[in-house]
Parts: sequence; structure tokens; C-alpha cells
Amino acid sequence: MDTLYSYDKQAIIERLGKEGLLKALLQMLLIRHFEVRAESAYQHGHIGGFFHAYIGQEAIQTAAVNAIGLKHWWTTTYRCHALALLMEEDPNALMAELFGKETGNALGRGGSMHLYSDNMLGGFGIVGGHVPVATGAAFASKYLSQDKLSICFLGDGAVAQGAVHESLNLAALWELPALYVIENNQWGMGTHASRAIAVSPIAPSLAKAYGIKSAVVDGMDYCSTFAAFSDLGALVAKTSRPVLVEVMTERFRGHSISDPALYRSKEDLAICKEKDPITHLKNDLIEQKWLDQDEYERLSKQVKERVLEAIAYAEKSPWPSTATLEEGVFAP
Ligand SMILES: Cc1ncc(C[n+]2csc(CCOP(=O)(O)OP(=O)(O)O)c2C)c(N)n1
Repeated sequence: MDTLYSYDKQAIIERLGKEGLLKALLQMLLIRHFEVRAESAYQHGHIGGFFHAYIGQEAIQTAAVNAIGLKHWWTTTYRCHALALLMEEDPNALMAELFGKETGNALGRGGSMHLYSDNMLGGFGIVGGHVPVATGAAFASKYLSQDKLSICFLGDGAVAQGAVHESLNLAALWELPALYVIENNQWGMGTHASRAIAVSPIAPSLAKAYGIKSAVVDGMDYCSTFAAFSDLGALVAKTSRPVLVEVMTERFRGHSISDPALYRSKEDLAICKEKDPITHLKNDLIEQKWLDQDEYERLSKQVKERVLEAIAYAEKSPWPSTATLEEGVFAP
């Protein structure tokens, strides 16, 4: 393993302050409670189709958005609830989208895998298929002098896809302002990365092949992830050269809600959960005496109530009318 991205923790804590760290904690709690409640709604038959939780990985996209800023182009996989919440999309509309309701973020047509915002290009179901889209956004930004980076999250399982390599090649060749983020949760469905990807860590080898910079980052520690994204986002902006980041993380659930994850022992999962990024950040705050357990419980309850409001909104929202079935559908 190449060394993990090193950073000065105390400097980051001082830079973010109580306000910055509490903001991140609330964002991560919103993502966690949103998905836990949505899972329960799924089990009760209110949500259909696919459902991939981001539980365990929350620190990564939270840190990326806070460090780099909302105004850029953001693209991710089907594990997209967190990014849409971080883009400040209304939790009511996002929950309604999962329920397939007319008031949903994509008018009930996209569901769990296809959430959007003005700057979030999706939510994509095809593994690696969104990476050329993010590369195109980086090209457009450069071509139109938009002063926007394109940040693209992909899984370790996507790294073997040709589209990823073509994207890295073009981004390096054309000096595009793109930050590619491999969220290495070590699993592609039920296959361990060590059985699917020839190199480990992934980013240093891959980046070398395309002559670009890389980093490997601890994705379970908000402060570390924030430090890395802050530095690497600035590097992409300054050089207009792509950077490849690999963030080491853990997926606490199965691949999707219908995966019982029998390929992983209970003991292994328990070890993963000890690294919970929310507990990690909570402990950082407690250590600074900026939070105590009672206040944490109060904040968590407040966020849970917000999510229950979103569930109630989704439940009472109407189904899309059949009269609108052909609206928004491309007809050549
Ligand atoms: C082109 C393509 N091949 C296969 C699939 C089926 N599939 C869906 S998710 C997945 C695993 C992807 O794993 P990874 O990229 O590591 O992302 P993670 O689910 O761990 O976030 C596969 C093989 C697909 N959706 N698209």
C-alpha cells in the first residue's frame, strides 16, 4: 500500500472550526437517516426497483462538496442519494423520487439510481458509463471557460471498464479540469477488488499510465478526506490537469438492498463498522469539547424528524399521471 495522503489534523480542525465540523456532521447524519428510513420504506413496499445505500461512505462526498464547492459539475454512480442531498436538493423531492411520485426530483421517472440537480449530472446505472459524461463536462468547462471542475465518483469495480481508461487518456491529453475519485469500498457486488483489479492500490498505477497525479486517502476520516479534496481540487483548478484519487472506504450494507452479502462474515462487517465515519467525526468534535453525547443525540433526533417529514411528504404525494407518460421522453 502506498502511503495514505498525509495532512495536519489540528490545522484542518482549526480551519474548519466548530461550525464547519458540525455542518459536516449534520450533512452526514442527514444522508444516514435518509437512507435508513428509505430502506425501511423499501422493506414496507413503498419503494420499488433498485436501491443502493451509501451507508459507511458518507465522509467522502460530504468532504468533497464542502472542500471544492457546489458550483462545479458533479457526477456519480447509482449510489447517488448522498450526492443529491449534498447538492442541497430538497429531501422531500428526493424521497418522493424514491417512492416514484410526481413530486419527485426526476418527476418520479428516475427512482433511486437517477437523481439530479443543476450541477449534478446524475445518478447512472451503467458501471463506468458516467465517466465519459464527467469527462465531457470537464471538456465543456474548459472550452466555454466556465471555471468549473468536473468531479466524478466511481467504484473500484468500474476501473476495469474501457470507458474509464479512454476518459483518463483524453482528460490527460487535453488537460481537462477533472477530478476522478475512485471510492474503493473493496467490493464490486460480491467480488472482492483483489479478484477483479490487477493493481492495488489502484490510483497510483493508473495515474502513472496517463501521466497524471494521484493520491490514496483515508475515506473514513472526514478531516483527512476534506484536507485531500481541498488540496487536490485546488491543484486541478490551478493546473487544469486531471487528478485521480482513490479513497479507501467501507460499504456497511450489501451491494444493494436485495443483497444479503453472504460473502462477508459478521466479524468482518463488525470490524468495518468500527470505522464508522459519523462516529469518527462525532469523536473529533467531542475531543475538541465542541459537542457532547446529549447534544449529539439532540441533533441526530432533529435530523431524523426532518427525514420523517420527507417520508410523510412522499407518502401523500400523487403518482405521476398517465397523461404525462410521454413527457420528457426523447422521441426521434
Ligand atoms: C456495464 C455494467 N456491467 C455490469 C453491471 C452490473 N453491476 C452493477 S453494480 C456492479 C458493481 C460495481 O462495483 P463498484 O464499481 O465497485 O461500485 P460499488 O457498487 O462498490 O459502489 C456491477 C458489476 C452494470 N450495472 N453495468
